[in-house]
Amino acid sequence: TVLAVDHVGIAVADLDEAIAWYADTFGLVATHEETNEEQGVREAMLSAPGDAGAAVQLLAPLRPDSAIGKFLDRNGPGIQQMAYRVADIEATSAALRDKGMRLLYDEPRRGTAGSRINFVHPKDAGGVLVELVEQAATDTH
Ligand code: CMX
Repeated sequence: TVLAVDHVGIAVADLDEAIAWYADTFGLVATHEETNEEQGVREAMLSAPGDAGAAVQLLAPLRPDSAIGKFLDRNGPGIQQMAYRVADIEATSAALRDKGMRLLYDEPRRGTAGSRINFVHPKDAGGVLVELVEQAATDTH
């Protein structure tokens, strides 16, 4: 089961420019930044000051052949994914597979801040790339 909307992921060409744009335009602040080599991204989590609700995740490609690089090529910048927080990613993945959905990975991989992630193929989820996130035990976002 889904616990919450964790974040909405937005593909951007340049992470630093996008962080500055979101700060200037909407007053969102970056609470976390990291590079995930396996996913081929530099990423930042943004929130309204003091808001512990769903975050905005900015995703910039490390390489043109990465998922974000291909997304930008095809669509330009924009919303790339919707991420749901789950308590048990193995159990949720198994339940979705039982419903006939394609999970992109056989086993969860590493996501933001030590979380474990998997994805439902957008063609099985109403045209939306759905990310499942099981947070690391000590992390609150
Ligand atoms: N949202 C909605 N639809 C999407 C999509 C997206 N993000 N990406 C691709 N699609 C659609 C395409 O438009 C295409 O549709 P048509 O066939 O109608 O043209 C179809 O899905 C293509 O599917 P595909 O050939 O199976 O796959 P792609 O090579 O386009 O790759 C995907 C898509 C989802 C499998 C790939 O992006 C992926 O593996 N994503 C998971 C990893 C990821 O996104 N990492 C970056 C974020 C890291 C993080 O969040 O930590």
